[in-house]
Amino acid sequence: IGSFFQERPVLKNPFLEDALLRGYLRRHLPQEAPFSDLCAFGERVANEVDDWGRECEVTPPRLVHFDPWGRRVDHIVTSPAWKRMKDLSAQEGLVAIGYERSFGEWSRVYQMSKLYIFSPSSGLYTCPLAMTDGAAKVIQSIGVSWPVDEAYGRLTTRQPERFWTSGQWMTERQGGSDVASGTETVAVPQTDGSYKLHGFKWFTSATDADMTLTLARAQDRTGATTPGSRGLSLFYGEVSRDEDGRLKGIEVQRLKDKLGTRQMPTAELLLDGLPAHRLSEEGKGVASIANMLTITRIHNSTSAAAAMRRVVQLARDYATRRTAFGKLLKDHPLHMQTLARMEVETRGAFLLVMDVCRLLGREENGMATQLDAHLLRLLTPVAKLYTGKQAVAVVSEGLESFGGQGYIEDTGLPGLLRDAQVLSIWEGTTNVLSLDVLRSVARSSGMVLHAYFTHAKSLLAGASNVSSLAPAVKAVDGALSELEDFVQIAATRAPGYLELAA
Ligand code: MFK
Ligand code: FAD
Repeated sequence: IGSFFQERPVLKNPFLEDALLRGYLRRHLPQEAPFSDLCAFGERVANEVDDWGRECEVTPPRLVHFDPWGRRVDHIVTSPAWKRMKDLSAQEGLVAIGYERSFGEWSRVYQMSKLYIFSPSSGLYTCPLAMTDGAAKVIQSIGVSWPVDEAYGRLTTRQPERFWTSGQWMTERQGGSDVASGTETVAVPQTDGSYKLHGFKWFTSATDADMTLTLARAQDRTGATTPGSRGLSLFYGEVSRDEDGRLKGIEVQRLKDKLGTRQMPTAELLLDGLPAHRLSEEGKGVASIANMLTITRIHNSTSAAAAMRRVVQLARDYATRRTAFGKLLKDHPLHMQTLARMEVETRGAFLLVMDVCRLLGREENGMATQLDAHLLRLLTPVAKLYTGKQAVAVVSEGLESFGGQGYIEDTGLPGLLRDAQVLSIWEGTTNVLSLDVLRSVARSSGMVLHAYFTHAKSLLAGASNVSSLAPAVKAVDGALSELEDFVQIAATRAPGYLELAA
């Protein structure tokens, strides 16, 4: 059988191992305080949480429809590790940090840095956290008052026993991208001003959530609804049980059998009179849930950059342990060139994501200039679509750098690739987000592009002594002078946006 056994790659403290993250924070954050928290959390991730993430993967959720006596219960049974992730998330303030704002405009950078360390070890718990953060943001933007004041407190608490997660139920069978025509769920008004929802939600992730934000068409007095986007409103519903243990107004049809994200339940739900409250004005559902999309898309980008970073970290470590052709992989220039290319992609993704987080933090702390606001609107979909695609490419390359072991399930490596594949699909596919970019250009009459090129120009000016950047300076100048043409192109490529721009 032989006496040689390969040493496995070792996950070390992902904060201490990440010189770029530490350098970025040191350069930008005014206080040193989050360093000790990030360092301690990184230690916990490497020594404790990563094993829980693995436990979530090998003990996926299952659906129990009936109790032993035949009563319908629809219990989604999750692993103990998944439940520990919930408590940990509250204790570590993984949502709360964004709302406590102890670090002012840098609070989002701090929060996302923590999630970036956590994400690849989280057993996909970053998914409910993204939606929870998005729901808190929507509530905050609408106003923290009844009926969502209690929910807001629970979404943003650090107390595990109070902490709630939220779902985001948008997708129906007919349309996930085109929710305006795809949404059939109706909201029937009740005499007390609340509603009951009836419909079918085709994808609902982390369905063990305590509440949800969802879209539906409110019926008028005659029972009629308005088609299209103008008929959609935003609703808040709690996921609760009656005294017999049955879900109130919900039946869990089945759990999806997925390529990846297997750690987390994604269910098909029949809404059969789910009690709900309308949060938006009638017909303003999509615009109101846009705040949630902004937050979840930033989380998605953070997870994408984190997946790249994790595979690079492990591949670098492995290169110091694996020998081929008489020397360690780290001493093979060609192998190191491959790792270097992955590193460059990872750095690009990280810096793009952190800049979006910086802009979000400025906006939330009332410090955003007009330029910042335009950049945030433009770069959120750009970052999501770019990092989502790159994550698949970099993680795939990363698996290859372990040779055959990269393909072996219980190394934990294949799961990284499976989970990366979803990042370009949910929260808006690449093409749908590229249309969102055009929407932002057309709607702002090109101001978002003007902001982008002005920003690029000022960054390039700071590096004017680097001669290799001269073509970039020329390109940016050219783009600024041809802005009108860009706006026309944006308007004509995205059907219907020309009228909006006008
Ligand atoms: C690890 C991290 C993971 C994260 C968690 C993942 C869990 C999985 C969760 C999901 O996948 S949830 C489902 C996510 N679904 C999507 O992302 C839907 C993708 N489709 C789009 O984004 C479409 O572009 C959209 C549904 C928004 C198009 O809808 P409409 O109704 O055809 O759009 P329309 O009429 O252009 O815009 C309606 C309003 O919304 C307009 O405002 P007004 O009413 O005030 O005029 C738009 O300006 C506004 N709007 C649309 N997109 C916006 C936006 N505002 C700001 N930002 C945006 N991105
Ligand atoms: P479609 O909209 O049918 O898209 C199919 C293809 O057409 C895509 O390639 C798309 O890019 C392209 N396309 C669509 N419109 C255009 C256009 N105008 N121009 C060019 N190309 C276009 N949704 C939720 O609401 N809540 C959840 O919790 C949730 N969890 C999910 C979990 C998982 C694991 C997955 C895979 C999905 C989840 N989703 C969830 C659904 C997800 O958001 C949608 O699948 C996604 O938005 C795409 O919608 P669709 O599946 O209807 O695809």
